Amino acid sequence: RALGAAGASSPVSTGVRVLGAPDGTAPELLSWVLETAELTRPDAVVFIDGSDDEWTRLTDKLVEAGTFTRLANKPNSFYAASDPTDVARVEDRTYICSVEKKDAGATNNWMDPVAMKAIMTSLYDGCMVGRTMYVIPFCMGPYDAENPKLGVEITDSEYVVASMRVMTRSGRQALDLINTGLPWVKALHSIGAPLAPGQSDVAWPCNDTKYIVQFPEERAIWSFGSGYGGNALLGKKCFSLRIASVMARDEGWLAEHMLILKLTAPTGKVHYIAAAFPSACGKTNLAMLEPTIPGWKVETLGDDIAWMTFGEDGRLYAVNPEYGLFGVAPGTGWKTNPNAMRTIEQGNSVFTNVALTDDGDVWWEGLSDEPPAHLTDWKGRDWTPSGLDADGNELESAGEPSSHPNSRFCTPITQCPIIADEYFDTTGVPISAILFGGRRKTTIPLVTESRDWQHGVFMGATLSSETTAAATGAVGVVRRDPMAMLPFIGYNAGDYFSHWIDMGKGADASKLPSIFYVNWFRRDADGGFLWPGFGENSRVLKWVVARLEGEAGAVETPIGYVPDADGLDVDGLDVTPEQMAAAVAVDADEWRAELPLIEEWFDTIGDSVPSSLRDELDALRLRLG
Ligand code: SAT
Ligand code: MN
Repeated sequence: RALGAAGASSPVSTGVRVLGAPDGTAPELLSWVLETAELTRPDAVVFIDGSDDEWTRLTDKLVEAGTFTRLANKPNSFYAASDPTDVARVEDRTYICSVEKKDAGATNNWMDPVAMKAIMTSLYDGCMVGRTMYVIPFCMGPYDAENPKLGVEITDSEYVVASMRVMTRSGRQALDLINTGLPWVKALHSIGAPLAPGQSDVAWPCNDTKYIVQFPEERAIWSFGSGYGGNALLGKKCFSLRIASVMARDEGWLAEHMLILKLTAPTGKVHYIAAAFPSACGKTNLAMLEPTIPGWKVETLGDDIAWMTFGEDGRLYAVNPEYGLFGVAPGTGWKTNPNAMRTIEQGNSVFTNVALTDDGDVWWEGLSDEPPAHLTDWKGRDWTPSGLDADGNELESAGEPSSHPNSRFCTPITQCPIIADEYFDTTGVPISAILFGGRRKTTIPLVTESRDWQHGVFMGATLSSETTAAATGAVGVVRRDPMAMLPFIGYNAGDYFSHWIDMGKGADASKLPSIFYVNWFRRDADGGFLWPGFGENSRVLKWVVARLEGEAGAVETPIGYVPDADGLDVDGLDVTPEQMAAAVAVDADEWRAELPLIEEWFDTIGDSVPSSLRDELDALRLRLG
């Protein structure tokens, strides 16, 4: 049997069956697999090859276990509902276990790596009993990259295997590269839910104790207790941001929480733009935007992660290391993001913590204006728009959304109808502009151009945003989220700022991307949004490009350059001149109130904040008067 149907065999004290480890498997990989199996004691070990047969076996097993529900209305697609306690990244359980505490810095949880390994080794002891251990060789970015970024995730979750197959290039081809002797990252994951003989499983096994741990010097990842998204799909945030940011610091490149898009003007001129926003602030929507201004075209290269390095021509080139989209479902609909809808309509997707329709499809808030008359909500309960059942009795789900606010679609990026051809280029695309953005009701204008690279780094380093449901904890609280990387910087945040500054210093300034700060979420005094957002954000992109080409007017303000009265193309847009003025206004009082918060933020990080950023703060203070 290719998939170890584990239940039948005895627990593994007598040795574990290893299935599918091809001849030639790198000895270091084999010994890590065997060592891990000895510790975790699964019933069987299966190497993932990436074949269609394997996908069928896995998804059949997930359906049989009750984890997946096959969707009647979308080809090869599945619905999953997590344990209600396992719905988002757990930042308070996420650690950077560098050898020295100072290398993790003030923004990361830290524990001595030896102490952490002792704790986690005892958690891993026997944690896969009654389950199958999967070995997933994967590659972040193209296989034929100059230095392909390889990893192997060991996991006892079929949900994770299925999701990793969508989100990464994985299977035999990655293993073949590993077997040539290239370096690779060890990523160990367990849901932490062993099954005693005869014990029946639940649909979403997980553990109340959770650890998401990065060992930066070793380039290793240990994750325990959660099956969800960024906690468990270790190629994503753990590798491609936390570990990769450390590699990038050491090797002189950038691993960033950014979408990448290709923007073509009516003239045919092309610009590539990277943009960093915190989780659940619209990166996927911007990456797939349908411009409302005639003649403009957006194509997608990535919606979450960009790896950027200087090319021989001195320009900064970006690659998306991922192979799939893991987008926030609520708010995604034909009006807000038709290209995401066209991507998932093709199937081959996994939907988690959304609602199920009676005819075997998925629904979530914002997918359509009118919800269906009846749904099964993400907690498996009857749900109706009125909150009442057919007899007029109040349902338990009354008053709650049908889908969790951090529910997700997981879908192949190659299905995106507007994927740019350059997505497949191993060298990536030359970035013209970097946007930093957050979710702020006040203070931050719709768009501000930085004065230069260092000032742009200051904008990124002091970026602030209201928290969202993408992480557990309170929602709507303003926090600093530098470069939208607060939960993902794998080392000291001050050193990370220095790395950004140094990257600029080492480059030809005329070839550096221009840096902009955007805020689609500013409100008026009555709480209404000042800017319509979504496809209309193309107007902001148009201004950005016009600034690059020296063709748009701007007003110099203490915080940077904002569009002048007729800078933004608002042709055909239903906003008053007063609204527009308010959207781009720089309120000196609001900014003066921001200064002590930025100061406090720098003090939190401490001595490692580069003096050039302290200088930027002083200069801003002076300009504000
Ligand atoms: O971390 S996840 O991959 O679950 C999604 C996100 O927060 O960006
Ligand atoms: Mn993200």
